Amino acid sequence: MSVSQQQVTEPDLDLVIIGAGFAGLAMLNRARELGLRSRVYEAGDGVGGTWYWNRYPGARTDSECYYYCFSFSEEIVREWTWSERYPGQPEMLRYFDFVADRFDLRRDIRFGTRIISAAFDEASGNWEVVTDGGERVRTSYVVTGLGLLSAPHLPDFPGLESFEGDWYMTSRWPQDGADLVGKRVGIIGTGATGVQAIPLIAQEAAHLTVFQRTPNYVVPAQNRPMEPDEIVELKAKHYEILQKARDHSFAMPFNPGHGPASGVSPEERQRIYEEGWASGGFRFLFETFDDLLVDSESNESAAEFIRSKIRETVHDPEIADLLSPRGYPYGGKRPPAGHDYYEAYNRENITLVDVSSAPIQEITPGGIRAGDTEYEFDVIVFATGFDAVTGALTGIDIRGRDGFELKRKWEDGPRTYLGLTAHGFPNLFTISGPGSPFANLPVCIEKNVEWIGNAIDHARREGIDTIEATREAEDDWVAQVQDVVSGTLLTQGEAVHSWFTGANIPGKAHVVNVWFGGANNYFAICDGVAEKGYEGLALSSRDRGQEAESAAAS
Ligand code: N01
Repeated sequence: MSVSQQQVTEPDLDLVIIGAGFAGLAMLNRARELGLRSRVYEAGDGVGGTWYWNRYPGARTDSECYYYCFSFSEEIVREWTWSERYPGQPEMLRYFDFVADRFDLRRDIRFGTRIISAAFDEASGNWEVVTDGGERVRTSYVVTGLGLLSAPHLPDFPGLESFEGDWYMTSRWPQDGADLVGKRVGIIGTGATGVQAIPLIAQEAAHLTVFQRTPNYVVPAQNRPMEPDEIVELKAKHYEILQKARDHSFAMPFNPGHGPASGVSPEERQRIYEEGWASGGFRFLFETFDDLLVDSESNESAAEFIRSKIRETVHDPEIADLLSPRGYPYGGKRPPAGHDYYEAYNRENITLVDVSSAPIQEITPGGIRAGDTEYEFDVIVFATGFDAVTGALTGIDIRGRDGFELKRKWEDGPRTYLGLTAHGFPNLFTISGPGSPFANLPVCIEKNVEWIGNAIDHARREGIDTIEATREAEDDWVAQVQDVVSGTLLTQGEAVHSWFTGANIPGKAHVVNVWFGGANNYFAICDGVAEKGYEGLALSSRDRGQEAESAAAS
């Protein structure tokens, strides 16, 4: 190779990371430990990812603070103290700022810079990454930390451009907030976001009208301030708690439930549900009975308990009935955690409109027309969700070998190996990519970061230039992702527009796009793959002029 050729092919960086949320920051820290020349590109002007963008009223975690956090550094665990059981978005952002400053991460992050394309160059074995500012960077590896739920979905309602008031998407809420005081506000969407926003917006607005298509099973989060003694104890036990989370199917450090719901008397069942309700949030799902996601009758007993709570809380029986989910299992959509959600419907200034029977037809200059009725608003809020799991990735023009587009590869549904890599896209790793677990994400993310860091480190030590999923391993993983869900109730009720299956996005392939085979099992599978010399991955060395595929892959 001539010197000039070498200059052309030499990468500028070892690693480009896309996104500065949980995934991007943890990956940058790990990359530095490995001595990789790395840079993060982040579209926002600050760190935080999801927590940077989602500033809507009421935004807060649905998982408890002490396991919804970084664990990669003991210093962070020791030095950061949470104020609430479920921290609000401003506290989450302060946490991200603290971590970024504590590890001096910002110097390797380009803020306000969106990656628009990434193309694998067969000749050099490098990726060329292009930013919206026109910067071109050549890098050996690309790791995406884009988030499962980061590409906003705004349904194609006709007439939006004619609306004379203000409108906002919850996931792109203005940095300085939105003035809702004394306004007539309409909100579309009652998923986890709408459920958090509705009670808070109702407190500010003159009147709030909620457009609900599918009611959700909302269990109160039971938020409260953290107690000083409990903080000391949780910090001391952090790594024990982390291990418990890693051993749990949804990566939460929860105790098992009380066996099958049918295994106890009706009175005992009621007592356990009351206990779960008082514990709050996801604990109701995971610490009451162990078969709620696999047994229809058990699931229905939990669903009916929640409906009884709705009837108890909401004064108007007709509204209570409209808010009561039916026709799909509890857990068939990701269950939101509530903060006085059902209580909000007892306010004088809130109206619930059922748009399952009378769908939204259009946005008019004055408001929203649903069925034959027009509702007038000063402000419309869209809490209409995300093009989940794949949307942020296919939003970038990613091309692998032979210029093949990732978007085309995933036309009929995403295809990955372990959610981490895709055949035809060497040296590209996707943290929390399609086919990886949907569970408590910081724990899953840090396991992905550990695995990717080790894989890159292994490759560099062994003189391996490209790591790429084999077609066979990918086929097998894609099949497993679909198989493991078949024994559960998680995607039942096809009428439900769940993002789990892409069914919330018109025209998107309807396939399960996350791993529901247990986060704990997934971690064990990934560890096993690494232990077996990266089974299912082709490891190739260009210098040796040969395909040094791992023996296990062949
Ligand atoms: O989005 P969603 P989200 N006409 O897709 C409705 C995570 N999250 O942003 O159910 C009328 O759940 C749609 O109706 P339907 C969490 O994982 C986490 O709320 O399709 N309505 C639904 O009500 C969550 O699962 C946290 O019938 C329309 C809503 O819009 C995920 O993000 C907080 C419509 C969309 O609900 C997504 O939650 C918030 C139409 N044409 C979110 N189109 C925390 O952990 C859509 N809808 C703190």
